[in-house]
Amino acid sequence: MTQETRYVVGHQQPDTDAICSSIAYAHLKQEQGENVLPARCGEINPETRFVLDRFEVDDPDLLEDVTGKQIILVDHNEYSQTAPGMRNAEVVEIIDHHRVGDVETGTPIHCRIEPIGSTSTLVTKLYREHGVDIPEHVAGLMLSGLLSDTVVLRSPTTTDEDRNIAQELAGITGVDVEKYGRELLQQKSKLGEKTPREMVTGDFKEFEMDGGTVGIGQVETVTPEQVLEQRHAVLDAMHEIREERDYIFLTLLVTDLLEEDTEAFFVGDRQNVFEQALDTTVEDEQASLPGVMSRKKQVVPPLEEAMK
Ligand SMILES: [Mn+2]
Repeated sequence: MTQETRYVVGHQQPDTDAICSSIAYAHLKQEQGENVLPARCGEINPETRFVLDRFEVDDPDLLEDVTGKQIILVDHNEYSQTAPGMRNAEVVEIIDHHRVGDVETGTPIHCRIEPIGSTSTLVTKLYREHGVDIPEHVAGLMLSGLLSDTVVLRSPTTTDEDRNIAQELAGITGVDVEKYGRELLQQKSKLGEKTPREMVTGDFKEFEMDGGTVGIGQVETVTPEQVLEQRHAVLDAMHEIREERDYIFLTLLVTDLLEEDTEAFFVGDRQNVFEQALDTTVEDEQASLPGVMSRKKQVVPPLEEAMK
């Protein structure tokens, strides 16, 4: 009997780590003789497009709905961030580097979650643990996921393991970490033709907190002025989105990757809680967050704590 196809899927609005770790992990499983394919549940962003072209790798197939399918989750483990139909899919494995979320399974599964810089780092470790050689193009993909998520090893989420594995993957790929990393940052910053609404929702996550849902978007860029100059249009879009989705509040983190600082737009209620949690002051719906680069590590935990 042939094994049913399993799909490796990252989160919605996939970033480079989500796409690259799904391709890399599917390849590892295939090398182990399993019937596993990479997939995605959203459009490829410009940075990831650059990476796939660079290493000449095909796009993973788009899954519109995963109902009834066997799924390996990478780079997320929360229903609010996942593909449509996931509550009616069979999650058979989780590989992630985020907090433990709310995905439930009917039977025990393999689950690997570590507090490291990227899912790609974790997938690299799995290649090592299983003694499977990493092909050059897969090394390139995993290096890209790692450098994208850690902002070229600058984010506070970066660990020594990430630094070591980045060097190792760069060696296999034959690129220089800093030089290739800067190329990636340039791609990440290409806002191109994005509308203000797309700037807000491009990299966006919802969090269930005491009292309701909070929306947190992030733009990581080397040219933050491109967003800040359009503050009125961006704030209008944020008010619209908040009304449609009934958030307690909505914030957009505009993160300057070179200065390692963030300017946040804020709309909604509980402004005092936001200010207190992040030790800042909101003036005209905008606040400075010096030294803040990571939504996951520096923004979500204090907000959750303060909302209690
Ligand atoms: Mn990631």
